Amino acid sequence: MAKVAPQRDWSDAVLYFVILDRFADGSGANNTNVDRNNPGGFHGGDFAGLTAQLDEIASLGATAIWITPIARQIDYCPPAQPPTGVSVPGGWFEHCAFHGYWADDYQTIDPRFGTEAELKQFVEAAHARGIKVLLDIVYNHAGYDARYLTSHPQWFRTKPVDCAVDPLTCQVGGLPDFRTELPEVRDYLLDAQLGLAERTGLDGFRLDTVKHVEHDFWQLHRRETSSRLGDDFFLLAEVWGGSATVLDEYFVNDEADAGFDFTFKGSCESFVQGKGRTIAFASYLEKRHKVRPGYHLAHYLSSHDEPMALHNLGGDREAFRLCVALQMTSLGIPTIYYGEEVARGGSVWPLNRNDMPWGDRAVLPGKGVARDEEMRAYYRKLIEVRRANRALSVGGFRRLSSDGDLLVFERSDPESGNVVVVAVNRGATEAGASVEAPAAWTGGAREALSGRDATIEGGKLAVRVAPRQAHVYVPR
Ligand SMILES: [Ca+2]
Repeated sequence: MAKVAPQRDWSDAVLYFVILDRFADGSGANNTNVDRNNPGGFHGGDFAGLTAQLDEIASLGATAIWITPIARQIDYCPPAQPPTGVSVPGGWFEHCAFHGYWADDYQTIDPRFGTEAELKQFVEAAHARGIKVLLDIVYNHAGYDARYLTSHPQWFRTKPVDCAVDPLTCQVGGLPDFRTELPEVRDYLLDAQLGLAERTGLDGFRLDTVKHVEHDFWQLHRRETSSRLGDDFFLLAEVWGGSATVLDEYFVNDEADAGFDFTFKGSCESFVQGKGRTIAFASYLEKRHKVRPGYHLAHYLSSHDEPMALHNLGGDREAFRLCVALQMTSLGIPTIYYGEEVARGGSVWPLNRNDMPWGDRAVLPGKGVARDEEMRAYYRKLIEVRRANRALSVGGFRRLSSDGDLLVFERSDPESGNVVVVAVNRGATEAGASVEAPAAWTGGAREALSGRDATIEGGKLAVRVAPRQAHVYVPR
């Protein structure tokens, strides 16, 4: 059994995000309406499959897993024409609720994903490997035509509102919007979700569509999770467009512990493609450190709601690796979208949600889908270096050089004394710089990705980086 050194706290976390239906099918018995040839259909992934493949995630070095929502989903698959008033980037297509965001019943787990006992077994198996589990929770809306529309019509808003006009009372994607200000609705939803967490031993929630629910709901939610699940129960908020500054209105009153940083992906993709000045990207990285102390940004390269980074980079794996190096050496919780570490070939929605590649392993649904094992080894190494050097997760940021296409920056953690220097050359030719060597490096330093000794003379670190490569200098 592969094990991970448990994260010291959430600042030390490396998060792995799984679309449960697309990861691994451990039981054919629950495959109701599974159609693997339909990109919008259920593909059979479940708790049993994820549990059986946990070593895949543990051996990568991830310390936490986030899984998509698991409530019983609507069986209705909206047809090729979008529901009235719905606009989806990339266009609509017929698809079912395989992603878990269209709940029909919050009191029941979708049988296609497995049973509550199997969820609990998954959580326990993750914990046995040192891995924490976050479950994706949707408070804002139910699925199209959910049973609640008939049983409790008074729980929903009836007036159509555009999200650009009022994000709190609008129907996201045309979905039935819960009147989350009503005590009756709050009690029902909180009881269902917190009860499940209590019974299964979850470590926290990834909160969906946070900007579409009132602040005072989130404040109540925090009080309830703290009292029922403990102060350590972790809350990671999806606030669309989130950044260090945007998220602060959710941190100032402690409504969440962390939020997604929507800015990292695009900034990184642009930088490695040679767009913008190197110093501008350095300033951007520095600005991320404005996050409120004690709270976290979760930064990703790809997600289920955006095109895959490798696709945006035109399939350029060298450029993608530079983004991986920057992700793993930047402040926040690096969030890996399943399969990205083996260069999963997804593109724009819906193909950014395709099957986990398993290569020649007999794991469905992604059996036979090619894997880039060198890419995975690169991730593993960077995660190992990040976890061994506290400065990379919590340290301050200082730009050391930004001439031409070479960016050199220092991450420094005064508490542990750990200091790391990162150099990224996005250019087509070798680049070098002579920068101040950290005083803390009394025993010298090495470049962690190659294992070679660093050259330090007269208090200066000689940085030389081949075209489109990254170096991470750590104390020896
Ligand atoms: Ca299954």
